[in-house]
Amino acid sequence: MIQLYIGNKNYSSWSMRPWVLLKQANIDFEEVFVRFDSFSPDSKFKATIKTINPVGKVPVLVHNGLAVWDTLAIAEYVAEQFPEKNLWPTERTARARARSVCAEMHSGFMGLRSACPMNIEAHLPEVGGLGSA
Ligand SMILES: N[C@@H](CCC(=O)N[C@@H](CS)C(=O)NCC(=O)O)C(=O)O
Repeated sequence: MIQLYIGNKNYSSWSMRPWVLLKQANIDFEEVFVRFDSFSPDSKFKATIKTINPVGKVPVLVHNGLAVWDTLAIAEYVAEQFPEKNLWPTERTARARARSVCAEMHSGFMGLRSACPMNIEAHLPEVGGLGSA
């Protein structure tokens, strides 16, 4: 059984990514929620996650005792484990293109990320958001 250690999906787009991938691909997994109290070295979050991932970050996928961290590495691992899901395009040039786009999204857009941190539950009528009632 796959376990996915993640933080708050409302704020952590990193956590959301492999969660969406696994859900979308219909792959069975156990979601293990690790609360963000703080990211300081003496936080409960760090103490918990460092028992799984030496880097001390979520998301982390654990499968048969192997811990895989970093969203792209997790996606690649899942794609290899479940080839029948065709997570990457089968055609070589389309696959290269898809990987380029994912890598760009993964490591780029720093300005956008800083200016627009994720908050799915935000209520922002002043910018046209519907929010929740
Ligand atoms: N490159 C990593 C980034 C993961 C990441 O930054 N996760 C944040 C959660 S939003 C984290 O755990 N931060 C803890 C810290 O920075 O100490 C990935 O793709 O998974």
